[in-house]
Order: sequence, then C-alpha cells, then structure tokens
Amino acid sequence: MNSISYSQEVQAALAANGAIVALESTIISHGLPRPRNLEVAIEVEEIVREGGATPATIALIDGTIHIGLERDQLERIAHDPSVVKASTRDLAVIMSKKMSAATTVAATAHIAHIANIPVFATGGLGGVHRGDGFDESADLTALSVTPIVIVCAGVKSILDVAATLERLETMAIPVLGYGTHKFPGFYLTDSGYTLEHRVDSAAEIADIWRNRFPAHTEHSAIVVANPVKEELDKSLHEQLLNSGLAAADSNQIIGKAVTPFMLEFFHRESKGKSLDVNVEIIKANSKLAAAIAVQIAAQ
Ligand code: PSU
Ligand code: MN
Repeated sequence: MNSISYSQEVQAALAANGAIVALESTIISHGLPRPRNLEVAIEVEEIVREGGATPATIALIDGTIHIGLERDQLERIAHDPSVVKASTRDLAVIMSKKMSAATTVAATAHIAHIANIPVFATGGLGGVHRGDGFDESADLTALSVTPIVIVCAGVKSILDVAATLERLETMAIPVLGYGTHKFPGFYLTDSGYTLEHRVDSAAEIADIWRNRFPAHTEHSAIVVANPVKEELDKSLHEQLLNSGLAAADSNQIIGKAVTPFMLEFFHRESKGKSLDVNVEIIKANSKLAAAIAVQIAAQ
C-alpha cells in the first residue's frame, strides 16, 4: 500500500505541469456544519476548475495521505465523525494508526509541498490566540518553512491579530494585501492593522513568487490576504467575539479544540450569518488561488 495517493485529475495535472490549487480539509470536517460542508467542498473544487486549475483537496484516509479526493472520499471527510483534525505533528501518528484525518493549514501546506503544488486556498490562517494561556497555531511555523502561496482572508478576529502579524514578521513570512493595504479580519474586511505591501493582480503575485529565488528566500510561504467583499455586521461581530471568548473560557476549551469551538459558536449564535460570510471567503480565496496557480504554471 502506498502511503501517498493522488486523485486521477491531480495525477493528470501533475503530469501535464498544469495549474493545481491545494485545498485544506479541516474547514470541511471541523469548520463548517453538515451537510453544508460537503456542498461547499464540492462548490469550491468547481470554482478552482472554472478558474483553469485542478483542485487538490488534501486529507488522510485510513492512514494514507490523499492529494486530491474522489467524491466518495470527500463525502467521508465531510460526514464521518471519526475523522480527526491533524496538524503536521499528527501526520505520522495518523498514518501509523491507519486513522482518517482532515488537515489544517500547517499539515495541508506540508503535504502540498511534497507534490510541489505551489498554491493553497483556505479561509483564515491560524495564529496567536488571545489571553495569557500560550496558544500559537502551528500554521505559522509551518509557513515559515514551506514554500507555498497561501490565499486567506487574514486571521480570524478570535485571535490576537497584532501578535500574529508580529510573529509573521519575525518568521520572515511576507504578507501581501490583495487590492488593499488593510490587513483583513476574516469576517471583517479590515482588522484595523495596516500592511506594507499591496498587490493588485495574480500576475504580480506570481512575479513575487519568482523573485524569491534570486533573493534566496524561496524556503518560506507567501501569505496573500484577500478581504471578504461583504463583511459581517460589526456590532454583531463584536458581541459574538466577546461572548464566544467567554464561553470558551468557562468551558475550559483548550488546544486544537479552540478554533472549531469558536467557529461553531459564531455560526450558531449568528443564526448562520457568519457561516454565509465564511463560505464567501472560501469561494473568493479559491478563485484567486486558481488565478495565481495559472500564472505560476505559465512561468
Ligand atoms: N479558518 C477557517 N476555518 C477553519 C480553520 C481556519 O475559516 O476550520 C482551521 C484551519 O485548518 C487552520 C486551523 O489551520 O483552523 C487552525 O487551528 P489551530 O488554531 O488549532 O492551529
Ligand atoms: Mn492552538
């Protein structure tokens, strides 16, 4: 049994040096409620294809790494409650135990790089959490050692945005605002923090990707921050944030459970409003990622 398996369309795209976009699966298993999660996963793959690229949703099934999922495998990740959330450190354990897992940004980027897939679309990056308990997502360390363009809508407002931006700077991970100098706040178009670098086209991003080689900074990721067009109502957002953080605290939610808990809290308490914004974010990011993948493949 091979430890890595490719979907038919990803295999064909790799052979043809075609444009490929990696997609994470934690968003499907732990970020969106059923049955909407499967619908969105399918729609997002279709958006990537319409953009001229091949989708490669990444996950582990019964101990095998999958780069690109066939429909029944996508259904398994979306519906099987035994699917766990895997970060990079969990991969070998999951493989050894023949478990099934959805991959976080960190683990997805790591696996995409195995197949030399240079572009990745997600919703929001993990980062530094608020409060005095030390919680920093492995997404940041993974991106500092993984060459990939990651398209996201910034980091979720449940995080300490200022601290996350500082860590990205320390780790020498460039952050490019797409059509903006304002760092997006996931559900909000503007987190209140300013970015130094703005880009306005996929071609420009591909050119920056190319220039990492003569600059010898080709070992790390590039973060493209793409603000959502229609943000969540600001006062609703503020209210959910405060009550959600308090609920996480009183329920003693820690470790990898924090992000899924907060997302679920937002979706439930906003009666689906935050979910709609979340879905829009993933769709828009996948579209932009496809355009970037096409430009990079043409280089
Ligand atoms: N952003 C979303 N939905 C998600 C996540 C991010 O809109 O489900 C997931 C990603 O997989 C990300 C992970 O890598 O949350 C971060 O988890 P943690 O904070 O435990 O590192
Ligand atoms: Mn964490």
